[in-house]
Amino acid sequence: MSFKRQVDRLPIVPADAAERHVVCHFCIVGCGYKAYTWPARREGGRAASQNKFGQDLGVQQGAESPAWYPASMYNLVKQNGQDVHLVLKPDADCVVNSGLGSIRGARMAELSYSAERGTQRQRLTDPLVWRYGQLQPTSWDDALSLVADVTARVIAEQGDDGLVVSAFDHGGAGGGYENTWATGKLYFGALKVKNIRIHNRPAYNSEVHATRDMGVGELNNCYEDAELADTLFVVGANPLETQTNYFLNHWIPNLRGMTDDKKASAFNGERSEPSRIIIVDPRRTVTLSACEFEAGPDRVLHLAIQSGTDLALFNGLLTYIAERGWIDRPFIAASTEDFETARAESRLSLAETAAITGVPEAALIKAAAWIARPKAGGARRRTMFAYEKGLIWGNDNYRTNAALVNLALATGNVGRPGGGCVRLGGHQEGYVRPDYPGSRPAVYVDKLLMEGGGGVHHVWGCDHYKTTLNAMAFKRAYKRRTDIVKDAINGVAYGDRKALVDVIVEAIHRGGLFAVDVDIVPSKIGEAAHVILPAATAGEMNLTSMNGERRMRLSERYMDPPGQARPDCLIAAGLAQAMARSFTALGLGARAKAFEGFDWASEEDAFLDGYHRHAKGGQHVTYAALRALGTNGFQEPAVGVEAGRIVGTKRLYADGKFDRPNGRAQFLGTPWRGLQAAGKAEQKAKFAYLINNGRANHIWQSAYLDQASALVSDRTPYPYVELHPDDLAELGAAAGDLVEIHNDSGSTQAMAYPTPTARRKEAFMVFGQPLGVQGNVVSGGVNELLIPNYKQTWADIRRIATPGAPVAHVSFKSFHIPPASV
Ligand SMILES: Nc1nc2c(c(=O)[nH]1)N[C@H]1C(S)=C(S)[C@@H](COP(=O)(O)OP(=O)(O)OC[C@H]3O[C@@H](n4cnc5c(=O)[nH]c(N)nc54)[C@H](O)[C@@H]3O)O[C@H]1N2
Ligand SMILES: Nc1nc2c(c(=O)[nH]1)N[C@H]1C(S)=C(S)[C@@H](COP(=O)(O)OP(=O)(O)OC[C@H]3O[C@@H](n4cnc5c(=O)[nH]c(N)nc54)[C@H](O)[C@@H]3O)O[C@H]1N2
Ligand code: SF4
Ligand SMILES: [Mo]
Repeated sequence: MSFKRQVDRLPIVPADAAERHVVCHFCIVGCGYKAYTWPARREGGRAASQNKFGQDLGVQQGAESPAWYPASMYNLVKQNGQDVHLVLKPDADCVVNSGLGSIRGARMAELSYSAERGTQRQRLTDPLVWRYGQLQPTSWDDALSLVADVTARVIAEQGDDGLVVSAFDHGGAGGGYENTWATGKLYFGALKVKNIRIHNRPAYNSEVHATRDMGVGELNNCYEDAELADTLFVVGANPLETQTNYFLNHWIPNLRGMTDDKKASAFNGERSEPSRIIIVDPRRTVTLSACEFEAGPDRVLHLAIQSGTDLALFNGLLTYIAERGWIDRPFIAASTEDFETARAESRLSLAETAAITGVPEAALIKAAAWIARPKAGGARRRTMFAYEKGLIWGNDNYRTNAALVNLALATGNVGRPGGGCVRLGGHQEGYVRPDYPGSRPAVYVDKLLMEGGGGVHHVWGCDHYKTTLNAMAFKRAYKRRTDIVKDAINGVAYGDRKALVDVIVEAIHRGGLFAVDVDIVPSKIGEAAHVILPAATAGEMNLTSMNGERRMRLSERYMDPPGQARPDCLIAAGLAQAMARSFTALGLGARAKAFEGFDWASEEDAFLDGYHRHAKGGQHVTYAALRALGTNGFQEPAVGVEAGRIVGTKRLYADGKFDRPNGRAQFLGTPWRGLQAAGKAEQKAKFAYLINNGRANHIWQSAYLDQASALVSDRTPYPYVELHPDDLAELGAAAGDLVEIHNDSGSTQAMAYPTPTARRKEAFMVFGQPLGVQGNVVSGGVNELLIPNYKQTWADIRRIATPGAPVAHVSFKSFHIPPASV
């Protein structure tokens, strides 16, 4: 292994090292960490008084000693211009992770920018503009005024619809309340931009419109509920790999029987049974293997449905459960409406359900009993319903989401301890913005761009070239349009701003598109941009977000951003001010006035203007109040302050009142209608392989940091595709061979990973990777509210090459524990 060859010793954290509260900026779980920093020229000592841990390091430490850290948690960074040592360690006192790290979060330090140690030298340090035929470094003033001049001209000609925006709407890095507010205030306050999309889908909408329409917000329980549940019903999620420490610190203890005391005290001696878990996924995941290992196969049920048939499964379960009388009649009567209508519209017999889903009737009956059969003594079974991208990016998003919420409501499991019907989540959340000025359904922005709409595109922390649907077609159209503008710019001297803007605007009239990309590293879509703006990210700014149980914390700044990079919120503020000047110069003083109110000096100013003034309960929340709560924070919404501490909300809907005008949750009828998105059924009929896709434990998202990480590129130099060994044999391919995946939408490549647990003709490819974009073969088909259907994709596969050095050392051992036998 090549990584960390350069590290032979690490400094001891001195007793006087500065200590800051940090929340991991990667996934939804939001694990607590501590950042220790101290001047680079010294370190602590072995005596207990000389080190931060207060331990005598002269003696051998125990196996799980907290007085230790690995190389991945260390770096040498700048703080206020000075070199400092940085150690980023999981916080044992954080109730989310209790000291656990994950293969992603435990590498935050080594994934930080260090000019001294050479980590993440790919980071953008200066604004870049296209001049003299390439991207060249420049000043903030120059870059922002160019963006503003072109944007204002296009808006003056076409109105606000001439500006197209792509923007993050999440928490953690590349998001958070400060940055979503700033971009929201710019595009929905100062401007009224309708042609805007979110980082992970081609329109401005919700991933989970249905549950919200039903009055059930999607993050309604708390992590303790996973410890209290009798049964965990998990749909289209792989939490060992994607919500790692939530799974390890809260689910596994329940499956091991370690939370029985907690249950007894929470439920007044109500009988609890050994906990069980049901996982709905066409694929055998490592989560499933881990649950079987921990709980024994008798308490784990895998419903290996046919891809995209979740809706039928939920309808069948609801029908059976209602027939048996295992529903919560008092709750349905007091807190909901339209149960009987929805039940009738969604009726599906066990035989029909088995035929559609491929799950045998006996397994359906077992699942129904595990979900809802009253426990010995008659108490209602407590079931937690959890879902993520296998459902959200799955067939018929709206109805499928509704069908699951129907099941949770009918069994009385929303707002109750040990229950919940929740997204497991992706990133942390951090959304506060003025309302979107468009309608529902919103604009299909990718399509608009591909068809020549809009003249300027602002991109904030998303890389559609790697992560959008129909990515190959998108890239071809986008490159063609942005090249028209590049060629035009190449024909004038850059210093003549008037001539420059004139040729850009003229190129836009000819179908060109002017593209601005705000990112932290050079991205794939950034290759098309005319202006690139370097952002500071988490750790380099103060940032607030909430996790999957609405736990809000302040993650404190512990290091300087690289070069001239700035927090996104301050970039948006600078852009707003530049827009005011550009409109004034165009003689549009009235428009210029709309850009007032961006005179923030820091991210805290953006927070006070945004979350503090506009979020529910935000008036109780300040940086100082959050700092006092450390990595445990409080659970949103804030309801008051007691003894100087913010009081939050542990669980939503505990009073049986839901988010609808009459306070009642709404059941929805959800009849099964097959593969819903246009062209999917035809694609399935035409191509041999299901190209299921999603995530891997060690890779974060589109690998924007991992692509420069030796650990990840060593393990997976190319994106991999899991295939059954017999399929590989049929393709004439060996482990590690590059295969081409191709269909009518496009083509891509991946490294074959033999996977004995895979079903025949059902491949699984890691999504969004720089050296193989799975989205190239995902069609443009969406649901009626423009939710993409990434997961249901079919294509053919052929072997194209045997790679050399980068793959020769790669292990193709099974990811499962214990390893699946070949
Ligand atoms: N086929 C397929 N496609 C999918 C999915 C799938 O399951 N299958 N999943 C979808 C989902 S759920 C998601 S979330 C998306 C992800 O899609 P994207 O959001 O496009 O991808 P990311 O890799 O998360 O990050 C995008 C960019 O943000 C930049 N960035 C990171 N931190 C910061 C910051 O602090 N400021 C700024 N300005 N930029 C920053 C990164 O460098 C990166 O270039 O992909 C979606 N696409
Ligand atoms: N390690 C790691 N963790 C992450 C991320 C990451 O990039 N890496 N990204 C974060 C983000 S932004 C997100 S959105 C989350 C996503 O978290 P998850 O949703 O847990 O992850 P995915 O791998 O996209 O998809 C989950 C499962 O859906 C299954 N699936 C596919 N088709 C179907 C179907 O028809 N029905 C059902 N029931 N299941 C199906 C897949 O087999 C897969 O196991 O992860 C977050 N956590
Ligand atoms: S589980 Fe998620 S939040 Fe926790 S350390 Fe890992 S990536 Fe970070
Ligand atoms: Mo996501």
